[in-house]
Amino acid sequence: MKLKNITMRTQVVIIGGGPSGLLLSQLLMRNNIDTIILERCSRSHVLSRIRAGVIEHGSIELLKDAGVGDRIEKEGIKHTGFDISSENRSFRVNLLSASGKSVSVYGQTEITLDLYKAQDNIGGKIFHNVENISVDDVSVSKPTLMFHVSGQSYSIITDFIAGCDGSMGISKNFIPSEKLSHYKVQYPFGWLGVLSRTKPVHDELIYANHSRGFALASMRNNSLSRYYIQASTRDNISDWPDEKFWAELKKRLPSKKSQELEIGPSIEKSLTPIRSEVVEPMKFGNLFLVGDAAHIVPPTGAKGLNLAFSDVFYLSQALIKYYKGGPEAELEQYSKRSLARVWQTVRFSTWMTKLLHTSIHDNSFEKKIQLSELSNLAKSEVAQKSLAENYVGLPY
Ligand code: FAS
Ligand code: PHB
Repeated sequence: MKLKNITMRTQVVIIGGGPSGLLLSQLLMRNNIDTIILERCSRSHVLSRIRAGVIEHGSIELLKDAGVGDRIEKEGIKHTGFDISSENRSFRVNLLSASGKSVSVYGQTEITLDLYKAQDNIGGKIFHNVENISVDDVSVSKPTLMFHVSGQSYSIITDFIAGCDGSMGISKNFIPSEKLSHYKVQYPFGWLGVLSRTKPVHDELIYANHSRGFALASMRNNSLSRYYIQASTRDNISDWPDEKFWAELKKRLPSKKSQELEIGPSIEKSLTPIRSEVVEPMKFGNLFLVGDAAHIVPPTGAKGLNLAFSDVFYLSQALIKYYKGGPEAELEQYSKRSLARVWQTVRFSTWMTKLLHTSIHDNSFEKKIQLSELSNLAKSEVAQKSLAENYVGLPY
């Protein structure tokens, strides 16, 4: 029996129930703006993802504005610096003395969980397992969006659409291709990541440059470690049993730390290709692109999630002002304002990726330049200040 279409009305439809979409909805609903979130996956699938771990000061302030800052304030681990190692020598970048700010270690998974709970408490309208989203025309004043859930068809007449559907999302496709500019680079390596219930090898992060490849020692808390090694894009996870992963990590970390490394079974293992991508513009008609839907940065600078949150800040501020009777100017400025910070962040993440990774074509000239860049960074307060200002997060 064909089910009758259900029509709804709202002010902002949000495509994507990841951290960007959830935080945007929370900030808008707290300012009496009506939203509906459409998420392709189940809530448990979204919450099973292991991703970012380092959270900028600005992101924490935004979560607090959204009424979702309690747990990260209590459980997030404040880090005032991190180590960089190369050729078995290490130096510490003191973020606090160089920038006046610190960062917090707190898993993106926990942020997403906190946001889902907050949305439940505020009465957020979230559809999961959504299929076949289509839009009539994003440039008309009240776009109509159609979708299905378990065979039931729905239409939503809305003022605005926020595409928060990540790098594999569809919302960028609602912009005519001739209006869209795509900037992208694919690095010749990936990050093999492991999560293990082990004591972190160090009380702060270690970014290790090594002739065998990059490695990163991170954590989620004092009994949950997160490690990455640079791997070939031709590798499969099956090529990396735990024993092989731990042995390779030990070769790349400074030897003193390798001797202290506590190993254990991996509870999650993933291989992420390292790439960068920016889509312009981030606004077309009444459609706004937010977070990974508009840009991907290499995770080296711990920027992906934090950059998504600065987009959420700009868009939520513009929409709140608009619905309070303010000018549309900030809505019109959204793309330009977000892209300015996006490109600054892409620049920093690109620089840090080239500084620390080993090129597979191990061009000896490039290697010499990389080592001299690291040696300059180890000695120069000015160079460390510039790194620190970008790592803790540029002002919004
Ligand atoms: P997300 O991709 O998180 O969320 C998009 C949501 O939209 C998803 O839930 C998806 O299911 C949904 N969606 C997609 N298509 C849809 C459709 N057609 N209809 C409806 N819903 C749809 N960043 C860091 O800072 N540090 C890291 O270490 C790090 N590691 C990462 C590892 C991996 C494997 C990946 C993929 C990313 C990593 N990132 C990291 C970046 C990551 O944290 C993102 O920046 C962050 O998830 C961005 O959040 P969103 O913009 O909400 O996008
Ligand atoms: C992480 O803990 O997942 C992490 C930390 C720092 C990065 C990237 C990832 O630069």
